[in-house]
Amino acid sequence: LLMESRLSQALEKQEFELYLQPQVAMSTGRIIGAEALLRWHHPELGMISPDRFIPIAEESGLILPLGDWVLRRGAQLLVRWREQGLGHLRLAINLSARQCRGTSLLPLLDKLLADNGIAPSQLELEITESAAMQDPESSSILLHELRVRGIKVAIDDFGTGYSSLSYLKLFKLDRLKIDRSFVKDIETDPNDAVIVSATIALAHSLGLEVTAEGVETEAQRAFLCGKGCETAQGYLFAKPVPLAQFEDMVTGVTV
Ligand code: G
Ligand code: G
Ligand code: MN
Ligand code: NA
Repeated sequence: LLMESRLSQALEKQEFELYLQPQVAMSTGRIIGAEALLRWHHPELGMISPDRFIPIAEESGLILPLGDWVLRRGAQLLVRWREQGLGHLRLAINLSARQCRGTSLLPLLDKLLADNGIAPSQLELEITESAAMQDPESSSILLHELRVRGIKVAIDDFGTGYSSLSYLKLFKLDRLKIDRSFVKDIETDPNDAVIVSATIALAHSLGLEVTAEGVETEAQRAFLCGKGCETAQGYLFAKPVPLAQFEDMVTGVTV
C-alpha cells in the first residue's frame, strides 16, 4: 500500500526515467535501436525494478498514465535522435495488458506521431503473450490497427506463455522476441538449442523477424547468428543504460 501511494505521486515528482538497452544487428554488430525500459528512482529505496512496480501499477490502474508517459517520452527521444542525425534508430516500447484493453492508446499514438512527424515504422510496440491473451479479440483489433498505421508489433517473452502457437495464428505480428530463459542454456541444453532453432525457423516461415533476448556470451551470439536470427540484445552487447550513455555508444564515443 505504501508503494502504491508513492507510485501515484512518482509521475508528478518526475521520478521515472527510461533506460535504453541497445538492440544489435547480428550480421554487422551495429546498434539499430533500443528497447525502452522503465526505471523508478524512489526517494528512499533508490532504484526500483519494473518487475516490482509494474504489477502494482497494473493492479491500481496507474499503468495507464504511466504508460502514456512512457509513450510521450519515447516520442521525444525519436525527435531528439532525428535532430542529432540518428534518425535511423528505432525504439521498442513495452505495452501492458491494461493499455492493450483500453481505448486511449491509438488516439495518443496518432497524436504523438502526427505532432512530432515521426515515421510510424521507427516505433515498435512489444506485447507479451499473457497481456494479449487476456482479451484476445480486442488485442487482435488493436494489433491490426497498429500495423495498419505502420507501427511495428513484437511479441515479447515468446515461449513463456501458455498459448504461444495459438497466439501466432491469431495475431498479425512483425517480430518475435525469444525469451532469455531459452537463450540462457543454448550451449549446454540440447533441448533449448532445438527449441530456439525451431522457433527462429517458425518465425521466418511466418514472415516475422527474430530478436534474441538475454544474449550474454559469444557462443550464444554465434549460435543465434548461424540460425539466421536478425537482431539481439543482452549483456554481451550492453545492459540497459541511461540516455546519454546509449547515445555515446551509438556515436562511438568510448565511455
Ligand atoms: O528493465 P528490466 O530488465 O528490469 O525489465 C523488467 C520487466 O519490466 C520487463 O519484462 C519489461 O517488459 C517490463 N517493463 C520495463 N519497462 C516497461 C514499460 O515501460 N512498460 C511496461 N508495461 N513494462 C515494462
Ligand atoms: O521486456 P523484457 O522482460 O524482455 O525486459 C528485458 C529484461 O531483461 C530487463 O529486465 C533487462 O534488464 C533484462 N536483461 C536484458 N539483457 C539481459 C541479459 O543479457 N541477461 C539477463 N539475465 N537479463 C537481461
Ligand atoms: Mn520487452
Ligand atoms: Na522479454
